[in-house]
Amino acid sequence: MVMNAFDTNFDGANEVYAANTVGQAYMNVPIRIDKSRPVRIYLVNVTEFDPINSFHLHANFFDYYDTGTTLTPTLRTVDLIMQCQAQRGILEFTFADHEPGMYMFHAHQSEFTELGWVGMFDVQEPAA
Ligand SMILES: [Cu+2]
Repeated sequence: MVMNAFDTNFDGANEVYAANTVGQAYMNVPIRIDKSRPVRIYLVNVTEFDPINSFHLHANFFDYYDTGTTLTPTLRTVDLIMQCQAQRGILEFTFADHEPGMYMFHAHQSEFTELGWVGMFDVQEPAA
């Protein structure tokens, strides 16, 4: 998952923020998750002009492997991480103990969320 943003009027500030390039894409088409299976996200921040971006997962917690260079988590049981420009990390979590439904993820800079960096996981019972 790529956290990126776009300066559409060349004023040196971003007008659109996104996960994987298209603002609000996963609000329109949520990312489906089979609740019986673990989830791993390879996250990178390639946002220009803003020094920090972030990822917040609602109603759940994840283990985080900063830079993805260790086999043990650098953070455990967190719901929010920040990344500087070009920082990478791996998130691992599960919805096994959750009800099926829609779970939001987004930047915890409210401006970024309002300008497109927000999405939903659609957690579903395992396919029969
Ligand atoms: Cu949040």
